[in-house]
Amino acid sequence: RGASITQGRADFPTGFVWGAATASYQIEGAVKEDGRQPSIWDTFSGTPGKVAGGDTGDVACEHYFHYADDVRLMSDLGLHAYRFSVAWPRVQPDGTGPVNPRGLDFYSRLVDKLLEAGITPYATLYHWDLPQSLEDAGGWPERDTAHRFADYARAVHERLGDRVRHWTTLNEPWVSAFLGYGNGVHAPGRKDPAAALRAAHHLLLGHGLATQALRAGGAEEITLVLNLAPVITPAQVGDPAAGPSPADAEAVNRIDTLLTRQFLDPALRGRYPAELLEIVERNGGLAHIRDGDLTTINQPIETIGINYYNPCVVESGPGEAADAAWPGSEDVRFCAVDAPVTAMGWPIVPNGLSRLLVRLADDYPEVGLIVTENGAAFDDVVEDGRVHDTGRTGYLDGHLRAVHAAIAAGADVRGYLVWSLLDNFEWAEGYRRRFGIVHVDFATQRRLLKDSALWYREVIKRNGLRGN
Ligand code: PNW
Repeated sequence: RGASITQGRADFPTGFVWGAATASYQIEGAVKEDGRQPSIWDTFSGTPGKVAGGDTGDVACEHYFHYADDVRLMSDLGLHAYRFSVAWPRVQPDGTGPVNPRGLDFYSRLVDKLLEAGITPYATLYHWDLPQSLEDAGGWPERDTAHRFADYARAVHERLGDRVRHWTTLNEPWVSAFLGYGNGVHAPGRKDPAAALRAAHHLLLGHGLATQALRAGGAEEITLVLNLAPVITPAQVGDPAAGPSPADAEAVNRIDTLLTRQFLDPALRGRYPAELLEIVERNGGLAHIRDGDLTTINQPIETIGINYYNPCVVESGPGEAADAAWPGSEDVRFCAVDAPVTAMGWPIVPNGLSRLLVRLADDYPEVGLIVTENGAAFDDVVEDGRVHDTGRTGYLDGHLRAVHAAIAAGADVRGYLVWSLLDNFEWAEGYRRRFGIVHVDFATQRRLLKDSALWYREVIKRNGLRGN
């Protein structure tokens, strides 16, 4: 299926942005430093049985202390851009009220170091670390959280907006809502489909309100980052030209509505798909969607950020167990895929990324696209000071060829950010899943460039892939 089959040379457009991404709770550690208070992820990871191995983000990569060395690594790799997230509980430890200047100081120092190194900062305001006090007040299922988020966004922009031009409001609101409040696999671990649907709406409202605040402050590029995937049937995995059978088309459409259109239609068109509203009506009702909300949510933005790992493969038929992450999808079956997998068990299907990018370019031509995450976990081993992570290099090579194909087909893809710069705290999987192109020895905090990082440096240098 091509993950490791190198083909012809692939040159990327001039000005294409090459970079890497991380997120605050996954790398920073220093959870009690400079006035930070707990987030929902501190509480969740501190609860036995929630995270593999009982791992927490207490120490992680200690990036809070090693950020200057980490920027040197980025510089050594030749990155153009670095996508990081700001920890709300550092900036407003209780989620509301006066800002904590020492928390903002950290990001200010980081941004200065990046700019000194000629690396463009891409700041994400929310990558899942909600202040615990806001969860205690009801969390994202409560409307007030959206307003608290906009206040926080304004405060961060006031401090960093003179130097940061690229802003993302939310990372993957689907995951926040449906894994956090739906199936409970992520913090805060609630299992209530109606609460998850309310959370999704309030996340979108928070996106709209924060976008207004960022725009008023003069932000140049505003991005909404989503976890996206082409939703396809098993037959389409190997044969992109195949269409779903009429029986499966309904299942495909349902999952695409929940994953993609639930977010992009309100954000870019100011309306919810009718089918989504039916699901909400049957799961708690529509009362939380108020007049004017869709106008607030529908703010002009420059780009959609795409986090892609694998396709979503479904067919019609009773699901083995109704999955609380997909309300209203009791008649959908999620299918195993006949393809090699990563250490996460996620199938490697690079053509899914071209398919996704071309579809987004067709359906939402008014925005630019940027791949804000793509990468893979493998069971890396250090041998004589090297990590020969050929699986990861093959994954990245295959997916970059898919991005190139989408650009050739006319999609306006402006950049590509590898997930992740560093091995880090992989949420419910803890530290056992390594996504970095840089290896981290968590006992010593030593960083080591994996072979994939050395390969990526060459890709950036030549602005493309060589053929064989
Ligand atoms: C994304 N799912 O998470 C996140 O943005 C990253 O923080 C994370 O480390 C990366 O992908 C790798 O997992 C996801 O189960 C986690 O559908 C889980 C899912 C999707 C995205």
